[in-house]
Amino acid sequence: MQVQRPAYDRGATCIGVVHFGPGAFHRAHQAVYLDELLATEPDWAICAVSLHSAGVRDALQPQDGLYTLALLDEPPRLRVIGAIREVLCAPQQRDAVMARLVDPAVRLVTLTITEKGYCLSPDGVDAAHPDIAHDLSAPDAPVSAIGWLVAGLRARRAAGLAPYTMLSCDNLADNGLRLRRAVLDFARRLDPGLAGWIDVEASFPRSMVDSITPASDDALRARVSDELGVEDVWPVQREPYTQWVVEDDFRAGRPAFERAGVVMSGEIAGFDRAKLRLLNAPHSALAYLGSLMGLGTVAEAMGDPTLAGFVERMMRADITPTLALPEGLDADAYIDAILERFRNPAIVHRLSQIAWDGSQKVPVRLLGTIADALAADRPVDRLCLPVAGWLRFVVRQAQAGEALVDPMAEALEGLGRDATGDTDRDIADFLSLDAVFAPLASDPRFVDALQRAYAALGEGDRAAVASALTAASGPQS
Ligand code: CS2
Repeated sequence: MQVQRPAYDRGATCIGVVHFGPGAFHRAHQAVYLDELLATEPDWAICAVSLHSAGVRDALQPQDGLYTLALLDEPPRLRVIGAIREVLCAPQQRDAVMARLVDPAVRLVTLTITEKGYCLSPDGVDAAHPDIAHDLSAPDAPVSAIGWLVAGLRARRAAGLAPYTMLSCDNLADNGLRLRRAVLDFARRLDPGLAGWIDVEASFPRSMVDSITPASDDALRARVSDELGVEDVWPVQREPYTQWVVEDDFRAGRPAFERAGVVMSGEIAGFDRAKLRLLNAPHSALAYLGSLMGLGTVAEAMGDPTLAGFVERMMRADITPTLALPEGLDADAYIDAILERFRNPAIVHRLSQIAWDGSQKVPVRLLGTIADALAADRPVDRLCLPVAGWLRFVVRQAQAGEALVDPMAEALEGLGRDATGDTDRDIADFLSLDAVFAPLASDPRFVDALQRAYAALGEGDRAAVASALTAASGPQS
């Protein structure tokens, strides 16, 4: 097999980007775009920084930052990515991280830290979050991403340097705006002068990222070692399709992203909502409802006609009307393409991976759509089924003693263990989770629809879920 290797002299590149959160998604997506550019734009290599574990550094450093990307085509294609020139683990290498953040050559800081990594409140940062509280009292020894960003900005200001641009690459609507508010809120609590400087001088472009990236597994490692003839400790894999739409607002300069296929846009809000609502929300629906039905992967879930039919109906009839689509984006064609990607038999994308962090994902992916539908007086019965599916999933895991992967796991597992099957009581208990359900929880139309959906799912077994999905696939009241 032909293995594509970096088409540039890595030694001639220099670090211009600090990236927080070098998980599989970053390495399969953003780093690949920059890898495309380094031949002509050598100043934008990456220093990848893990905020918690040393796993990525310990895997990649001995490989000089190189790793393999498998593109899951028929047949799969391998590509060695060279864009990461340095890998650091923040808790163990504080000085090195800070040195990069104050390096004038670094003009861009990017993030894939997942929804929970931002520690957001509705209009700023959650000051009660333990990591944020820690960083506000010890701003020189940050542990959170927001704390690190502000520590770096403070040091740059003191050194007379311009701020770096901060680019969120996570699945949040208005991700740049939310990041901006969080950084400003945090900075204001430390030093209003610093906040004013950031407000005027720094930019926080919004972006939409898209490429399905299943977790690395042993099959991937074995395939890569066979083909390369050397062991890659941590290869990554993704579907061939990839998209990156970025708002063109880089006060500190940027690489010529468009040369690598990035769409530089002013209409980012249309793109990010369309993607979150038409790809991520259906993904979560498949994850919770499919898991309850005993299915294991996205492709298997798409092979179940009842579940796949329900999800498609929800996408076309309920989600699409809530979207203001950017020019040139045709909803039906976009939906067709997404369903085709979900059906890709070359991808083993576990529903359990998508089910993680429901407390962070459900609000962004589903509850905003429900709020918009209610505001337009549209029915929300179908949209409430995946939300109820999540609650049933929580109950099932908790009562089976299976741990949830979720920053709110403790609260959710407690509610799940205490659930009695009494719909009104269970729903009232779950709706008391303000961080997830406010302000929708006070809308009786939502509460009624959620109760109906939860009741329709019965015990959450395969037969009950299938009959609820069949009933919901027809016209709604
Ligand atoms: C998925 C996403 O794990 C999940 O929650 O919905 O990671 C999804 O695969 C990507 O956003 C696709 O771009």
